[in-house]
Amino acid sequence: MPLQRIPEAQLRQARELIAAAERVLVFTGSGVSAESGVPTFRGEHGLWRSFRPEELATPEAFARDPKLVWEWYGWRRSTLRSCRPNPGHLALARWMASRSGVTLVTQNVDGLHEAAARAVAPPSSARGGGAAPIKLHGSILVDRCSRCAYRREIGGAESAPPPCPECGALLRPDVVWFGEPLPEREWSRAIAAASRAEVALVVGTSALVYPAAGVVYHAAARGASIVVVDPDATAVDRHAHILLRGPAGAVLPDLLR
Ligand code: BV8
Ligand code: ZN
Repeated sequence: MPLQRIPEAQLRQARELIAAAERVLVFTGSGVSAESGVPTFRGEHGLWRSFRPEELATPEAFARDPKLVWEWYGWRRSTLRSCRPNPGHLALARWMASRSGVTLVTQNVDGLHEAAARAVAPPSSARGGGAAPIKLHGSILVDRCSRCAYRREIGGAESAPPPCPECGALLRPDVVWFGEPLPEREWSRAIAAASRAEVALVVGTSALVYPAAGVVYHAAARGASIVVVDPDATAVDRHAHILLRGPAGAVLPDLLR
């Protein structure tokens, strides 16, 4: 579908709304990483295309066949190695480093928001510009023990889940699987940010996965103006004050310049 130009008046209105907001919530899903080559979850090339989520991204699947689940994450990690932050991630990171009052909440586990923050940070600053994103679904770049609190950055390419060096239980990707609760601290920080935000910028999510999608409805219920950036329809479109129908990599640099 040819990318129809977004009317300049809409972009200008969205820019003004965002600039006037003291507190902004940015909520992202896998669509913000699509132009980095990371497959989305439900699109035609979606990750789930070849597998149903219940087959692999669940504790039951891991208990039933830990090697299969581990190999699927191994494949996702290998595809991620060649993925770089796209202009949408970079524009967001630059803009976040240039102002205060922005909280980024992401459903993504790919680490590309953090990579973008490091890429735009001045060489002097020790860590990436702007606060780290609140990751509601964990990180694919970390392994954790399926029993104790042990965690490690992902290691080499083991073909099966290695035993935890502390307690011997199997290691697993440090992501939230279907049927698992979201991390308490991240959830309450995301809801607190959604409660205070005057504007919620929702980028690249079908808003079908709960409770994460509830963050957007919480912001809307507390009076935030919703700006949606997505080339296709999403479940939150009807709450959008402004709908920017286009890809994040093209829209965000224009919107946040
Ligand atoms: C829980 C980590 C209970 C793992 C993920 C029936 C009805 C309602 C809910 C449920 C139900 N059955 C089960 C549930 C609950 C379930 C759920 O919501 N299921 C959905 C599928 C209906 N939720 C859970 O299980 C959650 N836990 O409920 O626990 C509980 C509570 C207490 C105590 C015990 C138990 C846990 C859910 C977390 C699952 N983990 N990821 C991994 O990555 O392997 S979810 C996964 O989906 C990713 O995190 C992803 O981010 C997230 C959301 O998907 P999207 O990001 O929106 O991706 P999608 O492909 O859908 O959309 C992409 C969008 O981008 C599209 O709009 C597209 O147009 C757009 N796009 C494309 N290109 C671009 C673009 N946008 C911009 N630019 C582009 N270029
Ligand atoms: Zn352990």
